[in-house]
Amino acid sequence: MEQMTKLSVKESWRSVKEALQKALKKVAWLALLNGVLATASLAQGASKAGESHYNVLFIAVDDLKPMLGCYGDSTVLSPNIDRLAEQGTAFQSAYCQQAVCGPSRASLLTGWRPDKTEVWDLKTLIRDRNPNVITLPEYFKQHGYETAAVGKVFDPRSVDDGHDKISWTIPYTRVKNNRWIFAKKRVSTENADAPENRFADFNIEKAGAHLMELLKQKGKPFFLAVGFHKPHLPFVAPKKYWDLYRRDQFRPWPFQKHSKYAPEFAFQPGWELRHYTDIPPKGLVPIPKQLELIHGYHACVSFVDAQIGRLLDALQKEGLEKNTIVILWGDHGWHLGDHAMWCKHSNFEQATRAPLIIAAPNMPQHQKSNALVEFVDVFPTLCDLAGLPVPQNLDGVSLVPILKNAQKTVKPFAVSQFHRIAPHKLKVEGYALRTKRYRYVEWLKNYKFTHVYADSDIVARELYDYQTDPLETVSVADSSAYREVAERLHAQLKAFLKKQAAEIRAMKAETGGKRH
Ligand SMILES: [Ca+2]
Repeated sequence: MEQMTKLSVKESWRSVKEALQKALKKVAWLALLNGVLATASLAQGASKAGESHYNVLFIAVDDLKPMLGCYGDSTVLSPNIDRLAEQGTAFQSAYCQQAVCGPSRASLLTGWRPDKTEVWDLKTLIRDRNPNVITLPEYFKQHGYETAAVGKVFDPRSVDDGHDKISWTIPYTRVKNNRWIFAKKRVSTENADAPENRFADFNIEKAGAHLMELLKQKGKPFFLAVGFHKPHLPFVAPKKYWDLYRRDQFRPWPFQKHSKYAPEFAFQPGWELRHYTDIPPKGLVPIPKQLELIHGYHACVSFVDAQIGRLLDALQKEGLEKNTIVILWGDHGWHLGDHAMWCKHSNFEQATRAPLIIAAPNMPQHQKSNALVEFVDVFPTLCDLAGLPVPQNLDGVSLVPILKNAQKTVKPFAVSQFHRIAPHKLKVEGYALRTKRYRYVEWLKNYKFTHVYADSDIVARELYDYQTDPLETVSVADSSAYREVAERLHAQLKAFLKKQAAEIRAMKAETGGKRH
């Protein structure tokens, strides 16, 4: 009976929505309608009163690759992130949708792939392209949550005023990000013998713990986002974290060439790193500098891990760990010298694979999952865990089945993308399809995400077999031994892109084609 009532309410709202959508084509009217529907679903949420809504502690770590103890790395010291992983599930095969801050974060925080957000760069504003978008924290806000943030959550270049004011019920907390402590020149690393409170991430943790206390007092469920800056370049960390390691513990990446038979434009020259005064403008980074960078990355990971430890301690101290979902993610991976590459900005494994850890109340602990998952899955997963309705227009799926049982899978592949300029100034978009064993990449010319896919748009292809070639040394896309595999993956990617284009065309039609 109760279910019938719920269904009929849902249906009547659906019919109201459909009728209104037919009548109202203008963007402004649709924005109003979205507001009405949000209020309606809030009322529905409220009707479930008595059900406890878990809090969410949402921890973002800039440029953190899965180089962590809980991901099998035996050199790095990350005891606090490992402790969090022990309390839940560490997703070993999680992939971001585009390996650079702005697009990756815009995608995760809207639940839409980059072709839907249209944020492919570091200057497009999410809400310029999508006036009706509802971000993940905004959605929680609409469902009665207090929402608060400190540090780097959205990429500041993708949102208004650096933080997306509309997403937060409590004014965003700014913490100054001083990039160097003593260094006068723009250097890539700094071993700084200074107290931790001179470093931005220390103060971000402190502000995060303070917000947690404040939110607890408010007595409502909360969504608290805390975004740390390290291990993003420059690798600046207190001396004590550099001292956790010896330089001679580290080895340069074993394969520092471009993969055989891959197109040259698939690689990048390490633009971001080259801006630093201690790095040669081109060519191979000298081995001693490589080891210094690797050492610096480790020091920054251990430093940020210590801050995360204090934040988790604060959660425990406030007695909130029993009813709080904790999620930790790095916004993309990082090339630490593989393929002679540094930083991110590629479609390769080291740039696209990133850490994702979720610890939720009443879920199994000590889990590691090898299931392929994507960052677009975060939005529906958090809704599902918090007991909120999962919005219909998201690109991902809930990972709750995996959180309940690490042997489960929810999708056959993960997709990442990145653009390049091919020879003759040809703009190409590369789509990488990662399956359990392979990575298949197609570089498409003239490809607009709303256009009909054509085989003739393929400029180049790559295929890596991780079973035989974990370092991606040879692309076997044109090898006769892999013809069937390449054809199968091509068909999967083509079907994916055709479906995505159709969905985006329908979305544009719904907003009267006035999204731009
Ligand atoms: Ca980043």
